[in-house]
Amino acid sequence: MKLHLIYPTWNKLEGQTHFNLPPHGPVVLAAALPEYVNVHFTDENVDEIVYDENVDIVGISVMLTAQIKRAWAIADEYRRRGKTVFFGGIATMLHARETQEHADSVFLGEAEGRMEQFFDDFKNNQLKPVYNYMIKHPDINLVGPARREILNREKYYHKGIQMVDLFHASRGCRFNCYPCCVSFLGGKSFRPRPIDRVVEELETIDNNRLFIVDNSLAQNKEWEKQLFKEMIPLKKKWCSHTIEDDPEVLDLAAQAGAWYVYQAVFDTSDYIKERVKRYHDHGIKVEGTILLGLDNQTEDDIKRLVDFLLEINLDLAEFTVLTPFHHTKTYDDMLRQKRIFDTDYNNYNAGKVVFQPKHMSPERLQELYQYAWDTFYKDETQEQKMFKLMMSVVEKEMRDGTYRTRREDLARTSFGKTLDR
Ligand code: B12
Ligand code: SF4
Repeated sequence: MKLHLIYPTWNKLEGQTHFNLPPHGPVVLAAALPEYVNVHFTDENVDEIVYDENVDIVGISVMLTAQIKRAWAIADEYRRRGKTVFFGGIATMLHARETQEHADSVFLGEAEGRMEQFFDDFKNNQLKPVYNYMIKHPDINLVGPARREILNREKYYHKGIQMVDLFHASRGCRFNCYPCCVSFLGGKSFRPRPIDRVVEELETIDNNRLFIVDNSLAQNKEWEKQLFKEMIPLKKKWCSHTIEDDPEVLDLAAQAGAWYVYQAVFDTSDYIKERVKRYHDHGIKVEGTILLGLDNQTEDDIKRLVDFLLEINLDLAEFTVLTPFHHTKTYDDMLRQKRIFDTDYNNYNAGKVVFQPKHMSPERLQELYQYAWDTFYKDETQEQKMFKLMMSVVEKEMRDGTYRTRREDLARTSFGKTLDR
């Protein structure tokens, strides 16, 4: 049986350096498919969709709200051509009801252990409009290893440098932060994968540089320490979300190849300053993720925050505007207070103000968002800072002998082989 799995494109943040990372949801889903399903994958961010290919069923994987309208348009086109279309992924779960109007079936929840039933139903012409598995998560032992071979790997290069591969070692998050939908998606309990299975998968990834996409690694200190210990011999280099603020954990993370972390910076406190310093002391770079437009922020607060980021020597900063994503407390509050004025999901890319901020006009917040990017990168552009970040990983790799030249990297692809000929 032939499945065409599609990952729709979305509008990237305006004015920011554009690069494409290999999607993760689709390759993890692919690992959960029954063996008889032959999957052909198109990431529309890097390749065009060929609609008239002969396939039995079309699956659409949607991660972001900003992708969903494009996903619906793709589905509508396939259904006009008589194809059966089903949906899954994070934004499908967040926008399930609306998505049903564009789908023969929507799959809600994690896919492991559930695809056999789905394809049995499809073969028997008994596909249900909704498969809702959100209430019970599958056994974490069933996860992976992801099938990265379905990716068109040659497309994930930026200026000749191979982009990181995505990977996850756990699911769920025991925190429940104000702007975040993760507790709705993955549940409020931390679900770590068994470390031997994690290591087994890591060993198969033909890329030294990884993005560990786990919501937060700082959820179970013992598991985290064990994970890092087991990762040391693999000599991978990786970025991730927050790591536990503990000297022993940071030390193990550094030995395990921590390259940089995404650290939320929400105020100008000494705690944040020291937190960043502790990462730096361990040779771990920091990309600050800074949310603008929270109800406790005035114009002055935003300006002060930007100055503070420069003072504490963040290696990179990503500014986003608060966005009322569905199934978050932000959304519930804003909806109740009638503050959402833009419901066009294409604008929900965290770079556009779609709500009425508390202390300023939406236009002013939009200007301050631009001010933040411009001010942080005024002396050193984003490209220059990213180059420095790249050099820091090259140095680490030179030290432990894992550095691969751009030529060696490219030689692994058919693109490189063509260049060689
Ligand atoms: C990786 C990631 C990214 C990468 C994506 C790279 C890529 N090429 O896709 C990057 C860094 C680009 C990114 C960017 C953004 N992201 Co992001 N990202 C994530 C992250 C950390 C991991 C997603 C993931 O891979 N999960 C693991 C996989 C295995 O899970 P999964 O996709 O759910 O797949 C399972 C099932 O859903 C199912 N499944 C998946 N697909 C399909 C398809 C079918 C047909 C079926 C049946 C099943 C199925 O099978 C899988 C296995 O069970 C999530 C948070 C999280 N941890 O989930 C945020 C998250 C998705 N991002 C989010 C946000 C807000 C953003 C940004 C908009 C803003 C920002 N800076 O954070 C930007 C985009 C800005 C822009 N305009 O470009 C929000 C989503 C909000 C929303 N409603 O849109 C999330 C949830 C983070 C959060 N805490 O709120 N992100
Ligand atoms: S923001 Fe991060 S730590 Fe907070 S609930 Fe979401 S995933 Fe968990």
